[in-house]
Amino acid sequence: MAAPHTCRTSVEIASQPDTWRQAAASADSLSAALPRRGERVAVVGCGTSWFMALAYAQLRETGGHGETDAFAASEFPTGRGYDRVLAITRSGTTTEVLDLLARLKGTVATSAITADPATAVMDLADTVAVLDFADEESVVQTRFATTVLALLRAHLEAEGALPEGVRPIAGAIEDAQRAVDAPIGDDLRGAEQFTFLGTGWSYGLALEAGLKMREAAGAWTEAYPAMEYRHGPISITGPNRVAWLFGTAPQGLADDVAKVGGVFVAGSEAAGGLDPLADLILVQRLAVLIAQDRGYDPDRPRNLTRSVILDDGQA
Ligand code: F1P
Repeated sequence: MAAPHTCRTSVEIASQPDTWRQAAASADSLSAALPRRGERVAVVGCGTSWFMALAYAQLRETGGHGETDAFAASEFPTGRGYDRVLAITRSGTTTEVLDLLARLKGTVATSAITADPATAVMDLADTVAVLDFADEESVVQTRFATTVLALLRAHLEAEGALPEGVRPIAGAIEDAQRAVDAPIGDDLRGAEQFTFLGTGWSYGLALEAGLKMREAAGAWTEAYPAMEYRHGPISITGPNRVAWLFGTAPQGLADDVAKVGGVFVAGSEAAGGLDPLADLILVQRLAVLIAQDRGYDPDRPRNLTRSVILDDGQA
């Protein structure tokens, strides 16, 4: 039986199979706001939304849908030629995202994906996909972020191609339920440090996993492309420290982690083999548990607000 929810964040985490299902079912009706096959696209966002942008950019380009870059909204390289700029913003109020969309208005097609249709992003982007059913009370993003990726995956699938090895969204939704229900070991809960690793699109997920654990639990986390792990980051791993891999592990990596005494976790092997997006749910749940173990309230993360709204002169 699933554990009872102890905070709003865990209720939202557990709802992901449903919100992914709803997003997949909306892919067709929301397609006007989503990149078309062949377009050269830049995807932008801040924080979690930036990491979802990174994951999607890899999925889209390796799936053969067109060149796709991802940038933190504040780092968008003006002057590049794109057919479309897609902004991801749960709140619809993040200053750097809105400023960029205002600057780009009339120069390139712009789209946005948001949770809140009562915000400025609705006017600043040319077309908007609203995922209000995935909005969150929680400051820390969980289900909105993954639901955006579920929507974008379903859209790529409907347009004809997913990269090799990426499962259809229906399989990911099944895995999401398994990730919601899977037990989480005490060795993970008590670990001192976490290094998250990914390849291709799952590198964006690794970055998000690291951010989630920092935001919700104040945990010491790092994130790298999996093949970069041996180029320095492995020096941090040791007993009671975790190296967590999203997707397929590079050959020999598990042995390398074992050699330095670390704990190796491969979501693709956990709970019978999880889709990397569902593996992220395990990390979200772990972040809540660690936060509570440390006496933090996951619903009220330290130093964070739902959205960063800067004063004139700060941006
Ligand atoms: C993006 C974001 C969050 C972060 C923090 C501030 O918001 O950077 O990812 O956790 O709470 O806002 P949004 O543009 O997606 O609303």
